[in-house]
Amino acid sequence: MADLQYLAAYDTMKQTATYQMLQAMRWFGPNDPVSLQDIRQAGCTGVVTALHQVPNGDVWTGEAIAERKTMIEHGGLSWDVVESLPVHEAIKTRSGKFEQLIENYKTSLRNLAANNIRVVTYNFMPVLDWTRTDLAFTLPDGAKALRFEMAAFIAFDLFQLKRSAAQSQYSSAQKDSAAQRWEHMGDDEKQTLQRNIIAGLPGSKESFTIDQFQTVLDTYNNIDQTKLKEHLVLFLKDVCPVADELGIKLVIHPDDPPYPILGLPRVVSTQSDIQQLFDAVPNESNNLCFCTGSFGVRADNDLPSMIRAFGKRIWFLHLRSTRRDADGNFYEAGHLDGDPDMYHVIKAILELMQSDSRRIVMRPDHGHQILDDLNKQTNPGYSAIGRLKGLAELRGLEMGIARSMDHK
Ligand code: CS2
Ligand code: MN
Repeated sequence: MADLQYLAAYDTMKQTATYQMLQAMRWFGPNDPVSLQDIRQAGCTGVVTALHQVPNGDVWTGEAIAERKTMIEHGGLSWDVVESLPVHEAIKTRSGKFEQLIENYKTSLRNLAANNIRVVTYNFMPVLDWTRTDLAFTLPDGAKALRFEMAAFIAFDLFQLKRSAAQSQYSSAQKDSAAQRWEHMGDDEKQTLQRNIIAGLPGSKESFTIDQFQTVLDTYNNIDQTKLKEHLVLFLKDVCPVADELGIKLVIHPDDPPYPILGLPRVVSTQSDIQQLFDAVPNESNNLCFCTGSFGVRADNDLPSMIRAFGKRIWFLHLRSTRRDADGNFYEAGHLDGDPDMYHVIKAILELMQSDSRRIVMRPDHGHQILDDLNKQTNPGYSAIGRLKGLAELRGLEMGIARSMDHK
């Protein structure tokens, strides 16, 4: 669609000479309670989406991609980024039909490129995509936020899942507080906790019962961090040459939360994990989805300096903030209101775009459930109004910094 940026109500490019982010929102397809029109009214020019109806591992056909793309363009938006083209568990564990699945992955990439879609998100988290214990944590003003509470999570592991290795993986202080937490939890809360952790959050492909879950966890018994890193590198060595040729940027999403859970290895949590990945596979197609929400949960991740370090490799931005404590608990705060310093984050992004003369697609990653959305059935983290609020704050901050850069 021609001149899309002029359709947006809030295209700040018109007001400054500085390259600014392209604003997008995640859209879960025709069944998403948030419509394309809602997203357009929020001031976005594009969406980030996936063919959620295609089973994990199957090829995305050119026809299905084209059909979805047309639908988006009829809504006055562009399909900027794929989130996600999921990597099948068999590829992560290099078992079963993983070779065929990698071939399917390449075919999907070819079909995406044929439709001119060239930024593709994926993650390499074992078993679960993002994980939270609480999807409706009530803040003092009545807004609901997503939260990861360590004691509840450990209680799930010890008393619901009853994973045999768990006992030796936690400190006695952690086990004590988990036991206390469990004792005071009602049956409903226990059920909700289990559902939140293993029944699949929006956009994730996996959903399990307790028994299935244990079976899948066991597939990682002989895969430690070194091994999983190896598997990621092997996958990329296979896929990146094809993506290079197609002009595709594969962007890996960091682990969420960015530390090991349930004894599973983690490979994309820190600056050094990512540096190792780029050193091992220097291909142009090997890139990063910079998620401030995921990285920001670790106090040792310095976000602005990571943006400077990975510069050219950053092709997609997830912007949100969390508040954390030393025990690994965190909740999703307002987009400018968490631990990461969003002023310095946005400034580093603007400097990067300026020096590379390009605009990077961003989306507000999650938002609070507020106002009318409190009475609606929404995808946890993906209600309209909370994301709109976050987006509005972020673009205001961006414009302020951009204009002061113009006047330097
Ligand atoms: C997303 C992830 O909702 C979210 O937190 O950031 O689900 C993300 O889409 C995937 O991990 C990327 O593959
Ligand atoms: Mn994210």
